[in-house]
Amino acid sequence: LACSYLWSDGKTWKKSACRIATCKDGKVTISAVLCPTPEPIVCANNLPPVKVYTEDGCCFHYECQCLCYGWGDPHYLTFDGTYYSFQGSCSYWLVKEVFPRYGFSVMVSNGKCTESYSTCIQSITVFYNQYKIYMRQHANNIFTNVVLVNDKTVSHAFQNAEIRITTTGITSVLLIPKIKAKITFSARTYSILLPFSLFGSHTQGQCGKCNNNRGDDCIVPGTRTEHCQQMAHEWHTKDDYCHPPPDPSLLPTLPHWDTTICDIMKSSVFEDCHGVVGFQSFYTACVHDVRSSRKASEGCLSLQMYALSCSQAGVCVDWRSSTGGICGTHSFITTVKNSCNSCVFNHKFIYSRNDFTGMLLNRRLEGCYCPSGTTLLSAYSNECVPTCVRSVGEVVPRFPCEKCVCSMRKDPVTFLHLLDCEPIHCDTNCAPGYVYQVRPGECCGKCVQTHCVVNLPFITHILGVEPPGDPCVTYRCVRTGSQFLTVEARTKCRPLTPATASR
Ligand SMILES: [Ca+2]
Repeated sequence: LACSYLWSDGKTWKKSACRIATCKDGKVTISAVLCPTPEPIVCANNLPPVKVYTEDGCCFHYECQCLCYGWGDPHYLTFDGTYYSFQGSCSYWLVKEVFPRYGFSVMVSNGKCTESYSTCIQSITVFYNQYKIYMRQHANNIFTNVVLVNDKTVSHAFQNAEIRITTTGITSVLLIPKIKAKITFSARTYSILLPFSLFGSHTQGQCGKCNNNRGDDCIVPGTRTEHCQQMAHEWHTKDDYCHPPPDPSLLPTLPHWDTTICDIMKSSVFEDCHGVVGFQSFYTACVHDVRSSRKASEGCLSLQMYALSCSQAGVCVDWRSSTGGICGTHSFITTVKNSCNSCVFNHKFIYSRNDFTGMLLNRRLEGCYCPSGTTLLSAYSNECVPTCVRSVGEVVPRFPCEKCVCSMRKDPVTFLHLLDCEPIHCDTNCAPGYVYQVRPGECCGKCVQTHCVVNLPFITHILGVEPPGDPCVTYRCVRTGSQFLTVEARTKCRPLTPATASR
Protein backbone atom coordinates (compact mmCIF):
# COMPACT_ATOMS: atom_id res chain seq x y z
CA LEU A 1 0.00 0.00 0.00
CA ALA A 2 1.42 3.27 -1.05
CA CYS A 3 1.83 5.38 2.06
CA SER A 4 1.04 8.52 0.11
CA TYR A 5 -2.65 7.63 0.44
CA LEU A 6 -2.31 8.23 4.14
CA TRP A 7 0.48 10.76 4.48
CA SER A 8 1.93 13.55 2.50
CA ASP A 9 5.23 12.94 0.79
CA GLY A 10 8.18 13.38 3.17
CA LYS A 11 6.09 12.85 6.30
CA THR A 12 8.12 11.36 9.16
CA TRP A 13 6.99 9.73 12.38
CA LYS A 14 8.55 7.81 15.21
CA LYS A 15 8.47 4.12 14.39
CA SER A 16 10.03 2.75 17.58
CA ALA A 17 12.33 4.00 20.34
CA CYS A 18 15.21 5.07 18.13
CA ARG A 19 13.83 4.56 14.64
CA ILE A 20 12.07 6.99 12.34
CA ALA A 21 9.74 6.16 9.47
CA THR A 22 9.51 8.37 6.40
CA CYS A 23 6.96 8.28 3.63
CA LYS A 24 8.85 9.05 0.45
CA ASP A 25 7.60 8.50 -3.11
CA GLY A 26 4.82 6.29 -1.77
CA LYS A 27 7.17 4.03 0.13
CA VAL A 28 7.88 3.86 3.85
CA THR A 29 11.55 3.80 4.74
CA ILE A 30 12.83 3.19 8.26
CA SER A 31 16.00 4.81 9.47
CA ALA A 32 17.82 5.23 12.75
CA VAL A 33 17.42 8.45 14.73
CA LEU A 34 20.30 10.71 13.77
CA CYS A 35 22.37 11.67 16.79
CA PRO A 36 24.86 14.51 16.88
CA THR A 37 28.43 13.23 17.21
CA PRO A 38 29.23 13.44 20.93
CA GLU A 39 31.96 15.94 21.69
CA PRO A 40 34.83 14.34 23.57
CA ILE A 41 35.63 16.22 26.78
CA VAL A 42 38.45 16.17 29.32
CA CYS A 43 37.52 16.59 32.97
CA ALA A 44 39.54 18.83 35.29
CA ASN A 45 39.24 16.25 38.09
CA ASN A 46 40.85 13.56 35.89
CA LEU A 47 37.81 11.33 36.15
CA PRO A 48 36.54 9.85 32.92
CA PRO A 49 33.49 11.61 31.52
CA VAL A 50 30.21 9.72 31.66
CA LYS A 51 27.71 9.20 28.87
CA VAL A 52 24.44 11.00 29.52
CA TYR A 53 21.57 9.80 27.37
CA THR A 54 18.62 11.76 26.08
CA GLU A 55 15.25 10.95 27.60
CA ASP A 56 14.34 8.50 24.82
CA GLY A 57 17.68 6.73 25.30
CA CYS A 58 18.73 7.15 21.65
CA CYS A 59 21.51 9.72 21.80
CA PHE A 60 24.12 10.68 24.36
CA HIS A 61 26.64 13.34 25.15
CA TYR A 62 29.61 13.31 27.50
CA GLU A 63 29.58 14.96 30.87
CA CYS A 64 32.06 15.31 33.75
CA GLN A 65 31.15 14.09 37.21
CA CYS A 66 31.09 16.33 40.26
CA LEU A 67 32.89 14.24 42.87
CA CYS A 68 34.19 15.73 46.11
CA TYR A 69 36.13 13.83 48.78
CA GLY A 70 37.28 14.39 52.31
CA TRP A 71 39.41 12.06 54.39
CA GLY A 72 41.91 11.66 57.18
CA ASP A 73 43.53 14.63 58.83
CA PRO A 74 41.15 16.49 56.77
CA HIS A 75 42.27 16.39 53.17
CA TYR A 76 39.98 17.64 50.50
CA LEU A 77 39.54 17.08 46.81
CA THR A 78 37.08 19.55 45.36
CA PHE A 79 34.54 18.63 42.69
CA ASP A 80 37.01 19.77 40.05
CA GLY A 81 39.96 17.98 41.64
CA THR A 82 41.76 20.72 43.62
CA TYR A 83 43.60 19.21 46.59
CA TYR A 84 44.07 20.96 49.94
CA SER A 85 44.38 20.13 53.64
CA PHE A 86 42.52 22.03 56.30
CA GLN A 87 42.79 21.68 60.07
CA GLY A 88 39.72 23.61 61.19
CA SER A 89 37.63 21.90 63.83
CA CYS A 90 34.15 23.37 63.41
CA SER A 91 31.14 22.61 61.25
CA TYR A 92 31.43 23.69 57.63
CA TRP A 93 29.37 23.73 54.47
CA LEU A 94 30.80 21.29 51.97
CA VAL A 95 28.09 21.92 49.41
CA LYS A 96 25.49 24.63 49.14
CA GLU A 97 23.47 25.51 46.09
CA VAL A 98 24.33 28.85 44.52
CA PHE A 99 20.61 29.65 44.71
CA PRO A 100 17.85 27.39 46.03
CA ARG A 101 16.85 24.88 43.37
CA TYR A 102 16.81 21.34 44.76
CA GLY A 103 16.84 21.96 48.53
CA PHE A 104 20.18 20.15 48.82
CA SER A 105 23.21 20.92 50.99
CA VAL A 106 25.92 19.00 52.86
CA MET A 107 27.64 19.93 56.11
CA VAL A 108 30.70 18.37 57.72
CA SER A 109 31.68 18.50 61.39
CA ASN A 110 35.35 18.22 62.28
CA GLY A 111 36.80 17.85 65.74
CA LYS A 112 39.87 16.75 67.60
CA CYS A 113 40.83 13.15 66.90
CA THR A 114 40.72 10.91 69.93
CA GLU A 115 44.25 9.60 69.59
CA SER A 116 46.23 12.47 68.14
CA TYR A 117 46.28 16.27 68.17
CA SER A 118 45.09 16.42 64.59
CA THR A 119 41.62 17.21 63.35
CA CYS A 120 39.27 14.44 62.27
CA ILE A 121 36.07 14.26 60.27
CA GLN A 122 33.41 13.35 62.80
CA SER A 123 30.13 13.44 60.95
CA ILE A 124 28.42 14.68 57.85
CA THR A 125 24.86 15.95 57.56
CA VAL A 126 22.97 15.98 54.29
CA PHE A 127 19.96 18.25 53.96
CA TYR A 128 17.45 17.46 51.26
CA ASN A 129 14.05 19.12 51.30
CA GLN A 130 12.42 18.04 54.55
CA TYR A 131 15.13 15.47 55.32
CA LYS A 132 18.16 15.82 57.53
CA ILE A 133 20.41 12.78 57.19
CA TYR A 134 23.15 12.65 59.79
CA MET A 135 25.97 10.09 59.50
CA ARG A 136 28.70 9.52 62.02
CA GLN A 137 30.93 6.72 63.11
CA HIS A 138 30.29 4.81 66.26
CA ALA A 139 33.31 3.04 67.69
CA ASN A 140 32.47 0.40 70.21
CA ASN A 141 34.95 -2.43 69.71
CA ILE A 142 33.73 -2.67 66.16
CA PHE A 143 33.30 0.37 63.99
CA THR A 144 29.85 0.96 62.69
CA ASN A 145 28.22 3.93 61.08
CA VAL A 146 25.23 5.47 62.74
CA VAL A 147 22.67 7.07 60.47
CA LEU A 148 19.88 9.32 61.67
CA VAL A 149 17.06 10.59 59.48
CA ASN A 150 15.34 13.61 61.02
CA ASP A 151 16.97 12.79 64.38
CA LYS A 152 15.77 9.19 64.41
CA THR A 153 18.23 6.32 64.08
CA VAL A 154 17.46 4.25 61.01
CA SER A 155 18.63 0.83 59.94
CA HIS A 156 21.15 0.39 57.18
CA ALA A 157 18.39 -0.51 54.79
CA PHE A 158 16.20 2.52 54.87
CA GLN A 159 14.14 3.55 51.91
CA ASN A 160 11.28 5.84 51.17
CA ALA A 161 10.06 7.58 48.05
CA GLU A 162 12.90 10.10 48.07
CA ILE A 163 15.96 8.74 49.79
CA ARG A 164 17.64 5.42 50.23
CA ILE A 165 20.30 4.41 52.72
CA THR A 166 22.25 1.22 52.60
CA THR A 167 25.65 -0.09 53.54
CA THR A 168 28.37 -2.20 52.03
CA GLY A 169 29.49 -3.23 55.50
CA ILE A 170 32.21 -0.58 55.43
CA THR A 171 30.56 2.40 53.87
CA SER A 172 27.14 3.93 54.38
CA VAL A 173 25.61 5.01 51.11
CA LEU A 174 22.89 7.62 50.73
CA LEU A 175 21.14 7.89 47.38
CA ILE A 176 18.75 10.60 46.28
CA PRO A 177 17.40 9.42 42.92
CA LYS A 178 15.55 12.56 41.91
CA ILE A 179 18.75 14.62 41.85
CA LYS A 180 21.00 11.61 41.12
CA ALA A 181 23.09 12.33 44.22
CA LYS A 182 25.22 9.69 45.91
CA ILE A 183 26.88 10.39 49.25
CA THR A 184 29.12 7.88 51.01
CA PHE A 185 30.42 7.96 54.55
CA SER A 186 32.76 5.64 56.38
CA ALA A 187 35.38 5.94 59.08
CA ARG A 188 36.69 9.51 58.72
CA THR A 189 35.95 9.68 55.01
CA TYR A 190 33.15 10.87 52.77
CA SER A 191 32.43 11.38 49.11
CA ILE A 192 29.74 13.41 47.37
CA LEU A 193 28.84 12.58 43.78
CA LEU A 194 26.49 14.89 41.90
CA PRO A 195 25.51 14.98 38.22
CA PHE A 196 27.02 17.83 36.24
CA SER A 197 23.77 18.25 34.30
CA LEU A 198 21.95 19.38 37.47
CA PHE A 199 24.77 20.83 39.58
CA GLY A 200 27.24 22.22 37.05
CA SER A 201 28.22 25.77 38.18
CA HIS A 202 25.54 25.44 40.85
CA THR A 203 27.64 24.43 43.89
CA GLN A 204 29.62 26.41 46.45
CA GLY A 205 31.27 25.53 49.73
CA GLN A 206 34.41 23.63 50.67
CA CYS A 207 33.86 21.31 47.69
CA GLY A 208 34.10 24.30 45.38
CA LYS A 209 32.16 25.23 42.27
CA CYS A 210 31.72 22.21 40.01
CA ASN A 211 32.31 23.74 36.60
CA ASN A 212 35.22 21.74 35.21
CA ASN A 213 37.61 24.54 36.10
CA ARG A 214 40.00 24.32 39.03
CA GLY A 215 40.77 28.01 38.83
CA ASP A 216 37.82 29.12 40.95
CA ASP A 217 37.68 26.32 43.51
CA CYS A 218 39.32 28.24 46.36
CA ILE A 219 38.02 31.75 45.85
CA VAL A 220 37.15 33.24 49.23
CA PRO A 221 33.47 34.26 49.27
CA GLY A 222 33.00 37.97 48.62
CA THR A 223 36.60 38.53 47.54
CA ARG A 224 38.83 37.55 44.66
CA THR A 225 41.44 36.06 46.98
CA GLU A 226 42.35 32.52 46.21
CA HIS A 227 43.54 30.62 49.22
CA CYS A 228 42.13 27.20 49.95
CA GLN A 229 42.58 27.18 53.76
CA GLN A 230 41.10 30.65 54.09
CA MET A 231 38.22 29.73 51.81
CA ALA A 232 37.59 26.55 53.80
CA HIS A 233 37.38 28.52 57.06
CA GLU A 234 34.93 31.03 55.57
CA TRP A 235 32.43 28.23 55.01
CA HIS A 236 31.96 27.55 58.73
CA THR A 237 28.31 27.39 59.72
CA LYS A 238 27.05 30.62 61.20
CA ASP A 239 25.68 29.09 64.38
CA ASP A 240 29.11 27.84 65.26
CA TYR A 241 31.65 30.16 66.88
CA CYS A 242 34.75 29.24 65.03
CA HIS A 243 38.42 30.19 65.19
CA PRO A 244 40.40 29.91 62.01
CA PRO A 245 42.93 27.08 62.20
CA PRO A 246 46.60 28.01 62.59
CA ASP A 247 48.47 28.96 59.46
CA PRO A 248 49.89 25.69 58.14
CA SER A 249 53.23 27.42 57.44
CA LEU A 250 53.57 28.08 61.19
CA LEU A 251 52.96 24.47 62.15
CA PRO A 252 56.00 22.49 63.29
CA THR A 253 57.64 20.52 60.54
CA LEU A 254 56.59 16.93 60.55
CA PRO A 255 59.02 14.33 61.85
CA HIS A 256 60.58 11.88 59.47
CA TRP A 257 58.78 8.62 59.68
CA ASP A 258 58.60 5.43 57.66
CA THR A 259 56.06 6.17 54.94
CA THR A 260 56.59 2.96 52.95
CA ILE A 261 52.90 2.18 53.20
CA CYS A 262 52.15 5.19 50.97
CA ASP A 263 54.40 3.75 48.26
CA ILE A 264 51.76 1.09 47.58
CA MET A 265 49.96 3.78 45.58
CA LYS A 266 52.94 4.06 43.28
CA SER A 267 53.41 0.31 43.00
CA SER A 268 52.09 -2.30 40.60
CA VAL A 269 49.14 -2.88 42.97
CA PHE A 270 47.53 0.28 41.58
CA GLU A 271 49.07 -0.13 38.12
CA ASP A 272 45.73 -0.35 36.30
CA CYS A 273 44.61 2.90 37.89
CA HIS A 274 47.72 4.98 37.27
CA GLY A 275 46.70 5.92 33.75
CA VAL A 276 43.17 6.78 34.86
CA VAL A 277 43.49 8.63 38.19
CA GLY A 278 46.71 10.24 39.41
CA PHE A 279 47.89 9.33 42.91
CA GLN A 280 49.78 12.52 43.78
CA SER A 281 47.17 14.18 46.04
CA PHE A 282 46.44 10.95 47.86
CA TYR A 283 50.15 10.26 48.24
CA THR A 284 50.84 13.72 49.68
CA ALA A 285 47.97 13.24 52.15
CA CYS A 286 49.22 9.77 53.08
CA VAL A 287 52.73 10.97 53.86
CA HIS A 288 51.34 13.87 55.90
CA ASP A 289 49.04 11.64 57.97
CA VAL A 290 51.68 8.98 58.65
CA ARG A 291 54.25 11.57 59.73
CA SER A 292 51.93 13.70 61.86
CA SER A 293 50.56 10.67 63.69
CA ARG A 294 53.78 8.63 63.57
CA LYS A 295 51.62 5.65 62.67
CA ALA A 296 51.73 3.76 59.36
CA SER A 297 48.06 2.82 59.77
CA GLU A 298 47.08 6.50 59.38
CA GLY A 299 48.00 6.12 55.72
CA CYS A 300 45.19 3.62 55.18
CA LEU A 301 42.53 6.27 54.61
CA SER A 302 44.51 7.85 51.80
CA LEU A 303 44.96 4.45 50.18
CA GLN A 304 41.25 3.78 50.63
CA MET A 305 40.31 7.07 49.01
CA TYR A 306 42.68 6.52 46.10
CA ALA A 307 41.09 3.09 45.61
CA LEU A 308 37.64 4.69 45.78
CA SER A 309 38.66 7.24 43.21
CA CYS A 310 39.93 4.43 40.98
CA SER A 311 36.70 2.51 41.40
CA GLN A 312 34.75 5.62 40.48
CA ALA A 313 36.75 5.62 37.27
CA GLY A 314 35.94 1.95 36.70
CA VAL A 315 39.20 0.40 37.94
CA CYS A 316 38.90 -1.96 40.86
CA VAL A 317 41.97 -2.34 43.05
CA ASP A 318 42.21 -5.01 45.71
CA TRP A 319 44.82 -3.27 47.82
CA ARG A 320 44.28 -4.19 51.48
CA SER A 321 46.13 -7.47 51.28
CA SER A 322 49.24 -5.58 50.14
CA THR A 323 49.52 -3.62 53.38
CA GLY A 324 50.79 -6.56 55.41
CA GLY A 325 47.74 -6.41 57.64
CA ILE A 326 48.26 -2.74 58.58
CA CYS A 327 45.06 -1.67 56.88
CA GLY A 328 43.23 -4.81 57.84
CA THR A 329 41.18 -7.06 55.69
CA HIS A 330 37.87 -5.78 56.95
CA SER A 331 38.54 -7.47 60.25
CA PHE A 332 36.65 -4.68 61.93
CA ILE A 333 33.44 -5.93 60.43
CA THR A 334 32.87 -8.93 62.57
CA THR A 335 29.11 -8.86 62.44
CA VAL A 336 28.92 -9.74 58.79
CA LYS A 337 29.36 -13.45 58.42
CA ASN A 338 29.72 -13.70 54.69
CA SER A 339 32.97 -13.49 52.85
CA CYS A 340 34.36 -10.07 52.15
CA ASN A 341 35.73 -9.26 48.75
CA SER A 342 36.78 -5.80 47.95
CA CYS A 343 35.99 -5.95 44.28
CA VAL A 344 32.57 -7.28 43.62
CA PHE A 345 29.32 -5.61 42.84
CA ASN A 346 26.84 -5.06 45.56
CA HIS A 347 24.02 -7.45 44.78
CA LYS A 348 21.68 -5.38 46.85
CA PHE A 349 21.80 -2.75 44.13
CA ILE A 350 22.30 -4.82 41.06
CA TYR A 351 19.06 -6.75 41.33
CA SER A 352 16.99 -3.75 42.20
CA ARG A 353 14.75 -2.61 39.43
CA ASN A 354 13.89 0.89 40.49
CA ASP A 355 15.25 4.40 40.42
CA PHE A 356 18.45 3.27 42.04
CA THR A 357 19.33 0.65 39.47
CA GLY A 358 21.27 2.86 37.13
CA MET A 359 23.01 4.77 39.86
CA LEU A 360 25.44 2.16 41.00
CA LEU A 361 25.88 -0.09 38.04
CA ASN A 362 29.55 -0.17 37.17
CA ARG A 363 30.29 1.55 40.45
CA ARG A 364 32.15 -0.78 42.68
CA LEU A 365 32.28 -0.08 46.35
CA GLU A 366 34.51 -1.85 48.79
CA GLY A 367 32.47 -3.86 51.21
CA CYS A 368 31.05 -7.15 52.35
CA TYR A 369 29.06 -9.11 49.85
CA CYS A 370 27.25 -12.38 49.77
CA PRO A 371 29.10 -15.11 47.88
CA SER A 372 27.83 -15.64 44.35
CA GLY A 373 24.61 -17.59 44.11
CA THR A 374 23.43 -16.22 47.41
CA THR A 375 21.78 -13.05 48.51
CA LEU A 376 21.00 -11.32 51.75
CA LEU A 377 18.11 -12.97 53.55
CA SER A 378 16.56 -9.53 53.65
CA ALA A 379 17.76 -5.98 53.26
CA TYR A 380 17.81 -5.80 57.04
CA SER A 381 19.85 -8.94 57.60
CA ASN A 382 23.49 -9.91 57.60
CA GLU A 383 22.72 -13.48 56.60
CA CYS A 384 23.35 -14.76 53.09
CA VAL A 385 20.89 -17.29 51.76
CA PRO A 386 20.65 -19.04 48.42
CA THR A 387 19.08 -16.81 45.84
CA CYS A 388 15.45 -17.68 45.42
CA VAL A 389 15.43 -17.81 41.66
CA ARG A 390 13.19 -20.86 41.77
CA SER A 391 9.48 -20.81 41.21
CA VAL A 392 7.21 -19.69 43.99
CA GLY A 393 6.17 -22.55 46.24
CA GLU A 394 9.21 -24.66 45.52
CA VAL A 395 10.92 -26.20 48.52
CA VAL A 396 14.52 -25.02 48.83
CA PRO A 397 16.89 -27.26 50.77
CA ARG A 398 18.83 -25.43 53.47
CA PHE A 399 19.26 -26.90 56.91
CA PRO A 400 17.97 -30.31 58.06
CA CYS A 401 15.62 -28.90 60.70
CA GLU A 402 14.21 -26.13 58.53
CA LYS A 403 11.74 -26.18 55.72
CA CYS A 404 12.21 -23.30 53.28
CA VAL A 405 9.80 -22.41 50.55
CA CYS A 406 10.24 -19.80 47.85
CA SER A 407 7.52 -17.37 48.86
CA MET A 408 5.42 -14.75 47.12
CA ARG A 409 6.91 -12.09 49.36
CA LYS A 410 9.58 -9.95 47.81
CA ASP A 411 12.44 -8.06 49.34
CA PRO A 412 11.55 -4.36 49.09
CA VAL A 413 15.10 -3.51 48.06
CA THR A 414 16.30 -6.40 45.92
CA PHE A 415 12.87 -7.36 44.56
CA LEU A 416 13.91 -10.99 44.81
CA HIS A 417 11.52 -13.53 46.17
CA LEU A 418 12.19 -14.27 49.79
CA LEU A 419 12.58 -17.66 51.33
CA ASP A 420 10.04 -18.46 54.00
CA CYS A 421 11.68 -20.78 56.46
CA GLU A 422 10.19 -22.45 59.46
CA PRO A 423 11.56 -25.08 61.81
CA ILE A 424 10.40 -28.60 61.13
CA HIS A 425 8.23 -29.77 63.99
CA CYS A 426 9.24 -33.19 65.31
CA ASP A 427 6.55 -35.44 66.75
CA THR A 428 7.98 -36.63 70.05
CA ASN A 429 4.86 -38.47 71.15
CA CYS A 430 5.51 -42.19 71.21
CA ALA A 431 3.24 -45.14 71.69
CA PRO A 432 3.38 -46.90 75.09
CA GLY A 433 6.55 -48.94 75.40
CA TYR A 434 8.39 -46.60 73.06
CA VAL A 435 10.71 -43.75 73.99
CA TYR A 436 11.67 -40.78 71.77
CA GLN A 437 15.36 -40.81 71.02
CA VAL A 438 17.33 -38.04 69.27
CA ARG A 439 19.44 -39.24 66.38
CA PRO A 440 22.70 -37.39 65.87
CA GLY A 441 22.89 -35.50 62.56
CA GLU A 442 19.20 -35.83 61.90
CA CYS A 443 16.53 -33.28 62.55
CA CYS A 444 13.94 -35.57 64.10
CA GLY A 445 14.51 -38.56 66.34
CA LYS A 446 12.60 -41.81 66.35
CA CYS A 447 10.40 -43.71 68.77
CA VAL A 448 12.40 -46.66 69.95
CA GLN A 449 10.78 -49.58 71.75
CA THR A 450 12.10 -50.08 75.22
CA HIS A 451 9.38 -52.16 76.85
CA CYS A 452 7.11 -54.99 75.96
CA VAL A 453 3.56 -54.11 75.27
CA VAL A 454 0.83 -56.46 76.29
CA ASN A 455 -2.52 -55.87 74.72
CA LEU A 456 -5.18 -57.37 76.92
CA PRO A 457 -8.86 -56.80 76.36
CA PHE A 458 -9.72 -53.22 77.33
CA ILE A 459 -6.24 -52.38 78.56
CA THR A 460 -2.71 -52.11 77.27
CA HIS A 461 0.10 -52.83 79.65
CA ILE A 462 3.74 -52.15 79.62
CA LEU A 463 5.54 -55.07 81.03
CA GLY A 464 6.95 -54.86 84.48
CA VAL A 465 3.52 -54.48 86.03
CA GLU A 466 1.68 -57.68 86.86
CA PRO A 467 -1.32 -57.71 84.60
CA PRO A 468 -4.57 -58.14 86.43
CA GLY A 469 -6.95 -60.93 85.76
CA ASP A 470 -5.98 -64.51 85.75
CA PRO A 471 -3.41 -64.91 88.55
CA CYS A 472 -2.16 -68.01 86.85
CA VAL A 473 -0.93 -66.16 83.78
CA THR A 474 2.31 -64.22 83.85
CA TYR A 475 4.09 -62.42 81.06
CA ARG A 476 7.77 -62.19 80.49
CA CYS A 477 9.52 -59.75 78.21
CA VAL A 478 12.14 -61.29 75.99
CA ARG A 479 14.41 -59.20 73.83
CA THR A 480 15.62 -60.67 70.59
CA GLY A 481 17.74 -58.16 68.72
CA SER A 482 15.82 -54.90 68.64
CA GLN A 483 12.50 -56.60 69.11
CA PHE A 484 10.74 -57.02 72.40
CA LEU A 485 8.55 -60.11 72.56
CA THR A 486 6.03 -60.92 75.21
CA VAL A 487 6.06 -64.49 76.35
CA GLU A 488 2.96 -65.74 78.06
CA ALA A 489 3.45 -68.26 80.85
CA ARG A 490 0.63 -70.12 82.49
CA THR A 491 1.17 -71.53 85.91
CA LYS A 492 0.14 -75.15 85.81
CA CYS A 493 -1.29 -76.59 88.97
CA ARG A 494 -0.84 -80.19 89.88
CA PRO A 495 -4.24 -81.95 89.86
CA LEU A 496 -5.68 -82.19 93.33
CA THR A 497 -5.72 -85.69 94.86
CA PRO A 498 -7.50 -86.82 98.04
CA ALA A 499 -4.13 -87.27 99.73
CA THR A 500 -2.97 -83.77 99.20
CA ALA A 501 -6.43 -82.41 99.71
CA SER A 502 -6.75 -83.91 103.16
CA ARG A 503 -3.57 -82.33 104.30
CA1 LIG B 1 35.63 24.94 39.81
